[in-house]
Formats: sequence, C-alpha cells, structure tokens
Amino acid sequence: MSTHSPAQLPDLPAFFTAHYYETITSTNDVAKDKARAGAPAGNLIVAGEQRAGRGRTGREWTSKPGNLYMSLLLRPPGHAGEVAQISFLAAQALSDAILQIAPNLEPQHKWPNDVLIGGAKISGILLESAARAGGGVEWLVLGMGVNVAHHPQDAGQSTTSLHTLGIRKSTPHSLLAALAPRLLHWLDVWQQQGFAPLRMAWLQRAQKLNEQIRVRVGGEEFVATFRDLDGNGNLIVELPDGSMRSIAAGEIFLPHN
Ligand code: BT5
Repeated sequence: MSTHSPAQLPDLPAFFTAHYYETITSTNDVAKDKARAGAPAGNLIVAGEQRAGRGRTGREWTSKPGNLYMSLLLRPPGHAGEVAQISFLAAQALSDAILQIAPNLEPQHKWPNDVLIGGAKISGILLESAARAGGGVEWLVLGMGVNVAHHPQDAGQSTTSLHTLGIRKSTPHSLLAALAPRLLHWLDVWQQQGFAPLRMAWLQRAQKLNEQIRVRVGGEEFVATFRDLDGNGNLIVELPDGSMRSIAAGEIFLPHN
C-alpha cells in the first residue's frame, strides 16, 4: 500500500524521521501503528492523499492529492489534559508557517483546533493518544491536514486553501518545510516553559475574542461572549447574566450559522 519515497519530502530538522506514502488510509492510523510498535517521538507520516482521512468523532476529512496530510508521533510528558494543549501548539505553528510563506494573510485560531483564513477553514488538527497505566500518555499522534491546492465545497462549512487565497506557488512540500521547524520551536517552548507563552501567542490570533459566539457542549447550545483561554486550554465565555463559564470540550460557531 505504500511507496516510501524520501524524494517527496523536504529536508527537515534532525528531530523528524519522515516517511512518505503516495496514498494511505489515514496518516494517523499509520502513525498509531508505529507508536504501538515502539517507534520514537519524531516519526512523521506524510501522505500524498488519504482514502479514509478523519476529523474528530469520526467526521470525514477530504483528502485528495495536492494538500498536506501528516501525522507526528510524540511521547510527551504530562497528563491527558496537558497534552491536549498540543492542538494549540499545532495551530500556532501552522499559522506561523503560513505567515512565513504569505505575510499578507491573516490566519486565525478557532477554539479548540482549527486554523481559519477569512473565516474559512484551511486546516484541521486531530490528536489521538493512548493512556499510560498510572497516568500520563504512552504516545500521542498529532494529525494535521492543510489545504494547499484545493478545498472541499461541500464540507458543511466555509473552507479555503492557499491556492484559492492566491498563494499559488505553495506546495505540500514547501508548507511542510516551513511548518516542521515551527512545530519543533513550539514543542520546545511548551516543554521548557509550559502553556503560558503558547496561550499568549495563540490568543493574539484568536478569532472572535470578546465577540459573541455560539457554543455547543454535548446536547446543550447557547450564545456567549468569548473572553479568554485559561491556563489549561479551556475556553472561558461570559454568559448573558454576566457569569463566566469554563468549557473543556465542545464546539463554537458564529451566531448566525
Ligand atoms: C478536524 O476535525 O478538523 C481534524 C482534521 C484532521 C485531518 C488530518 S489529515 C492528517 C491526519 N490523518 C487523518 O485521518 N486526520 C488527520 P473536525 O474538527 O471534526 O472537522 C471536520 C470537519 O471539517 C468536517 O465535518 C467538514 O465540515 C470539514 N472538512 C472536511 N474536510 C475538510 C478540508 N479538507 N478542509 C476544510 N474543512 C474540511
């Protein structure tokens, strides 16, 4: 099922051991197999296309050739709540990389795990991990899909790609070359200094900060004002009665959609 072809990949910092597959089911699945087989952190699975690309809770991730599909194996210290901060790290690294390639664009972060440009989704991030007996995680797979050449029209939400935004020279290869060092940078900052610097950086590009959003938590849905991200990565919203509420898992929307 695979063709390992390093020529398809750019030079990456020493931390990464990259494997390229022309076509694959899901880069996350292959990275998880490697994790279970004991592969070290830094293993990176990159695919030209995915036949079964996934989002969260089993949603589909459109994965035709021309975009970046990758999964990075990590073995981070910390409990499950802490390692979930890696989705903010990935969003931050990606928006840095996009700005490096296209300084005129304005990537924005949407809690918890999206990067948007002009309100349209250009990337999705999927974390999967295995718990370690006694706490912590045994491994964590950071999956990232980034629309470079095209984006789905039928995703049920607004989407975009670098080519659509006029960055026509970008390729999955050039994007990965910019992204990998930024991932390494933020992994280092996060491991040395914790979440605080990452939280500050993420908030600077947060979409809808101090504006109204619609929040869905389980079966519940309500309108609130997005006020902050707390020190764990929880979304802090202000309810119409002025009280604050902390949200650990859920989704946000603009009030009108
Ligand atoms: C995500 O899920 O946004 C995480 C997507 C992670 C994809 C990467 S690709 C490499 C690795 N291998 C995998 O199998 N997955 C990861 P979620 O927040 O659940 O959003 C999914 C929703 O995004 C879908 O229901 C669509 O509305 C929309 N969508 C699907 N494909 C898209 C695309 N290519 N671009 C933008 N939006 C898309």
